[in-house]
Amino acid sequence: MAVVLIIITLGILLGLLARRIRARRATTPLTIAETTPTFNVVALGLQGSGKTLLLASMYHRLKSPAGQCYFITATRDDVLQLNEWYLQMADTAATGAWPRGTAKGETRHFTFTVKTHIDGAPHPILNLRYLEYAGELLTDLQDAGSTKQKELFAHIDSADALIGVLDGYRIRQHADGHPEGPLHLERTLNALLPVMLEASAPISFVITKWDLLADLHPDEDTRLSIVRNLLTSNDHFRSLITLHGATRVVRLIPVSAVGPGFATIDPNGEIVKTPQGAVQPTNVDVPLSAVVPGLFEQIESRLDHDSIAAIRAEVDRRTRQGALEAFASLTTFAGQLAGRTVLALLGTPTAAFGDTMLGFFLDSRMGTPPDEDRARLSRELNDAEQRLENIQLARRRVMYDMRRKVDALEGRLPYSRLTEGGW
Ligand SMILES: Nc1nc2c(ncn2[C@@H]2O[C@H](COP(=O)(O)OP(=O)(O)OP(=O)(O)O)[C@@H](O)[C@H]2O)c(=O)[nH]1
Ligand SMILES: [Mg+2]
Repeated sequence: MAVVLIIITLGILLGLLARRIRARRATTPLTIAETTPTFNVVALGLQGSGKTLLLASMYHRLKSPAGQCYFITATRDDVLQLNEWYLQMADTAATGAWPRGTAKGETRHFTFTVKTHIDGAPHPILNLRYLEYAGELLTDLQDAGSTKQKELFAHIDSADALIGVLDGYRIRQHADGHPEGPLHLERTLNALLPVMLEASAPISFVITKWDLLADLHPDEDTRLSIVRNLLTSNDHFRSLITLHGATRVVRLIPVSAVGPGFATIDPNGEIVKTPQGAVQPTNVDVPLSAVVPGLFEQIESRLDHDSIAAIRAEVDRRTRQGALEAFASLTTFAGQLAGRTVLALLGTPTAAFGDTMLGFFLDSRMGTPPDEDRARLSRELNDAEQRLENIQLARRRVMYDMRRKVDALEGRLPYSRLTEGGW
């Protein structure tokens, strides 16, 4: 009689417990913990080669999803700085001055988040850490006691992608037969080659200030071939391209932060803005488009795997935590022995002791429909899977858009492909 009474009491308590478990489950829908990968990108270029203006112009070009399905964001302070550079660059009215060169103490990272819309809401796809530094740190002897150069090279060593910046103005001098031209190219290669030869990260090259080379030849691809011949006539450059080209495509991307007709070279050899010139950046978004899909490809399957593992872990965590809580409650109510006795009497296999299982089991014993929880869990799993699928699709859309830009450039300028990537 006493045993029957205990069973009935425990039955009621277990019923309450089941309701509690169900209520908790209902308030914590299944979520996926996502990882947004971060890639470190370093543009390697000498003092005055055009790194900062390229960065400002690239941000300006990509800050809204105009012309592609993605856009980039940065912290408020970084946005203010990037806008200031851009506006000073574009300003032909006031003094006509360009933003000043980066000082040695101003090394910093700009972290951009590439986002796209999923179901109408912006969603992060990846982060890009872009190093901004003074070009003179690459070439000048370090001041005694300074660690800035060491820090710069540590950043370069940990880069996921390297972009070699070749100064279009100096290439122009080279093409014009000015002795400064070849000398500067030698100086550039002296700085870039040792780093790039050792790098396992993918490399690409940009020619900045492409607008200054406009009258080299009326046909743009011929113009690019002239520059390319000039570069590949250097044995060291050729060997670097052969080395990296064995495994990947190496590109030579002409860019202009300001666009055609905005600036000219005056008789003193200074780059000056033309009055009423309007900024129309050229190809400034292509260098990142050329490096990111390759980097993403390497980690994509791991990301998908991580997301699926995260769903499994979440289901697991919920069922296991539920089981523990349920067991703790059970023993508090009735004492471990009595709890076990009841479960044994009711014929529950203790191995199947999970939140969901216990919930189903108790529900069925209490006469409530056992399918309710199963249906909820399966609904939540479906939702999570659907979301995962949407994220995968969104990522692919972004990568497709980036590749499309590079393909369009290659279609227009076949000489931009320095290697085939397989030899
Ligand atoms: N015509 C033209 N001139 C440019 C362009 N980009 C940069 N310049 C010129 O090159 C100068 C140097 O550009 P920056 O972007 O400051 O160069 P940097 O590589 O950041 O130089 P450091 O900060 O000293 O390492 C500018 O002040 C402009 O005069 C461009 O796309 N076209
Ligand atoms: Mg700079």
